[in-house]
Amino acid sequence: MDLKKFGWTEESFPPPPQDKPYCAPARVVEEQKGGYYVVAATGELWAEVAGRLFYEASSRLHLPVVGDWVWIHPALPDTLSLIHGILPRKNGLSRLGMGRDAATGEEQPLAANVDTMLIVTSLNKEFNPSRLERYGTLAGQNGIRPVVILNKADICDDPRPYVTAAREALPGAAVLTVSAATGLGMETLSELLTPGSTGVLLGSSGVGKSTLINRLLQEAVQDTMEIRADDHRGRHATTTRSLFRLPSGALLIDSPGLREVGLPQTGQGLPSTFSDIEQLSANCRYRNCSHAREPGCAVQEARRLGNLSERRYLNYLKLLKERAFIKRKTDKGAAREHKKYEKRISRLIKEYFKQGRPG
Ligand SMILES: Nc1nc2c(ncn2[C@@H]2O[C@H](COP(=O)(O)OP(=O)(O)OP(=O)(O)O)[C@@H](O)[C@H]2O)c(=O)[nH]1
Ligand SMILES: [Mg+2]
Ligand SMILES: [Zn+2]
Repeated sequence: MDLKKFGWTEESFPPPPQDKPYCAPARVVEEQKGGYYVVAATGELWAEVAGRLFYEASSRLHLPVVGDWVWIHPALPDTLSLIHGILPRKNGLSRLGMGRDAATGEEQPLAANVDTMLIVTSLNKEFNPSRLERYGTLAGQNGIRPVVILNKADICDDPRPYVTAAREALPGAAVLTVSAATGLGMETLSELLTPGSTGVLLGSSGVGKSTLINRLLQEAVQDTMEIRADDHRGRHATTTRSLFRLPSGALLIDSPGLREVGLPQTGQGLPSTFSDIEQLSANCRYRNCSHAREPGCAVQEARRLGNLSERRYLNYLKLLKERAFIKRKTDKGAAREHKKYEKRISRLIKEYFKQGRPG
């Protein structure tokens, strides 16, 4: 197996760990309970994390995830292959759950070494621009190109308002209207995924991620499941993360639907997705302006003038607030500083929802 076909880009692999010269590189193509399918030069095999790697991992982020390049000790007959280490990651995509995860700050890894995030949404009740902004921010934080996939065009009379809303939510991102059911837009989608690059399909359950994989592979490899008729929600058909090689030579990861996408505490600000707002804030009177009530706030001004939608403005504040919440878990000073600010934002958001969403 030529590992370049699985996305290896450098001239050669780095040398294996000194104390384990017998190790060979492999890519994780599927996570299962208790183990991983990996592809090595010798082919696909089943591997487990070696005890030492497991016990030295201080969090789930230090364990292999789909898309990772790992060092394996290929198995002798009748033994299991062992994963002894993870090669340096280009990026590691993870999310924060909203419940217990948010309280402990523990991140759930989603995929590693990703070039493109296909944010899949369907052209029905499921569509939600604030959710797109959340995914877009996650992509931006990890240096991943976001692409919006508006699926199920076959059941939508007029996708245009959705396209407009998606463009507003993620300025600069490609927005594709497709139908996994009829094949509409599949060529454009294929062209976006360059050979050797790795994409990941993310989105709620039932939006058609696995149906897209099957369509792109021209083969029904992934199980799909009908959505509920009353609220258009899916029923979590996919339960594992798997990487596929498309006929074009691109790699694409299918993943279970996500109900919540909490943003891990990384980097500064909310890049790219909110570049318009971040640019505006350069003109705020105060450098540490929170854009909630300060005088001379350029963001508030744009909102008053109608150049910035109320929904987008409040989602921006909400995401900032969420990130600050995570920071407070580790920083007492920031906790005090944040209390007053948080009160103001909460009131604004409450007022907004009491009035009902405009438009
Ligand atoms: N009309 C229509 N239905 C579609 C389209 N794409 C997917 N579906 C249907 O939507 C339902 C859910 O599709 P899945 O591919 O299982 O969705 P998923 O995003 O993989 O869901 P999870 O694995 O639960 O995260 C299935 O009944 C599909 O047949 C489409 O383009 N048009
Ligand atoms: Mg699925
Ligand atoms: Zn401001």
